[in-house]
Amino acid sequence: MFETIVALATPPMKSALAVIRLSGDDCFEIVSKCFSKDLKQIKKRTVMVGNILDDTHVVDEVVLLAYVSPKSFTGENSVEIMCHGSMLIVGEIISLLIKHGAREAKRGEFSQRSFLHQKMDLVQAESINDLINAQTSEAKKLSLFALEGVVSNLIKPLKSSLIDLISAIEVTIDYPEYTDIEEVNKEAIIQYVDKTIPLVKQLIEGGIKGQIITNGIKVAIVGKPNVGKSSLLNSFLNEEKAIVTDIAGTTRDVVEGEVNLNGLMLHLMDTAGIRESKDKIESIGIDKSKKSIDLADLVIVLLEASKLDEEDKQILEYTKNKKRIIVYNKADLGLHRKNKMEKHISRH
Ligand SMILES: Nc1nc2c(ncn2[C@@H]2O[C@H](COP(=O)(O)OP(=O)(O)OP(=O)(O)O)[C@@H](O)[C@H]2O)c(=O)[nH]1
Ligand SMILES: [Mg+2]
Repeated sequence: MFETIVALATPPMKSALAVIRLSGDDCFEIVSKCFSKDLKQIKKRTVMVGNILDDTHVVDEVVLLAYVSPKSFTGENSVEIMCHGSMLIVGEIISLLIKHGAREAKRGEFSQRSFLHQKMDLVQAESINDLINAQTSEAKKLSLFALEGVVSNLIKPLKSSLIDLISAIEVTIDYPEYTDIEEVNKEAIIQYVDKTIPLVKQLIEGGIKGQIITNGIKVAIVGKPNVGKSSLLNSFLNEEKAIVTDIAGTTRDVVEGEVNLNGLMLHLMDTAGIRESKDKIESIGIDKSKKSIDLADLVIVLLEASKLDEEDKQILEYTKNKKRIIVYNKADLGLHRKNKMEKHISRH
């Protein structure tokens, strides 16, 4: 028995229309108690126009879509009510449905029902969240692939052949007296495992690449004060997001911005210039810069092209184990010691 759950499917804000979803065994009975038409005899997917009623009082005129189990997202009887997008109306309709026996859905419960009724597997359930949160067309494409079952179809044959192998090993160990079962020997197992490991590795690598496309990458812009970090952030974002001055120590807090680089989302963090400082606020900012480096998937280390000093060397040392791009800035002020700098950097 699956209780009927109800939730607003669209954002909780004023809009032209809002969609309220219900799913569960008593879904049609509950809606019929407050709708001007009877849903109980519905045999197939139906669209209706009618009124939501609180006794005789009309709450709203709505369009209603009724899905008959199993042909619905959750696999259960489900209803989508398209009402006018006033939060007052939405609140009244949801309260009415709860009064008549529905209960408020928990986060992700519609997808959970869909999983429980085997309408989709866990990979597909996760991909719904990715699809909703996708910020680039590449991320959207990838989530749609997963939702369509492309990823699951890669995993399923591997999983089932591994289960077959484990079963065969267990039968061979537990019931050695069975003669009608093909015995698995060590060589066969090793051969199978050797064949499978590259496939699993390939899947994991694909998964990591997929994560990068889905979530984007965190990029910390670091360097000593006044080297041009905030200028670089602003130029990436094409807006004056961070304050730029010629005073060393301008940026105190981490300034964040996002940019879509050919389908890859970069989460940029402009940080406080790193140096020894007695200033309390600046020191906190510098600690935050170091935390940003630790958090980042990629670090852009900015150096002044004309000179390399002790502060730069310390930053190079601090970032030596991170994936990093070293950028020479202020090239217009001179590049004459670039070769010397490269020699030094190659030692880090
Ligand atoms: N000549 C020259 N000046 C630059 C360049 N890039 C930035 N600047 C100047 O350098 C100064 C410092 O720039 P910011 O972007 O504020 O430097 P920052 O690294 O964020 O500095 P802090 O926040 O203090 O750590 C400003 O006056 C910029 O206009 C460049 O390529 N060439
Ligand atoms: Mg700055």
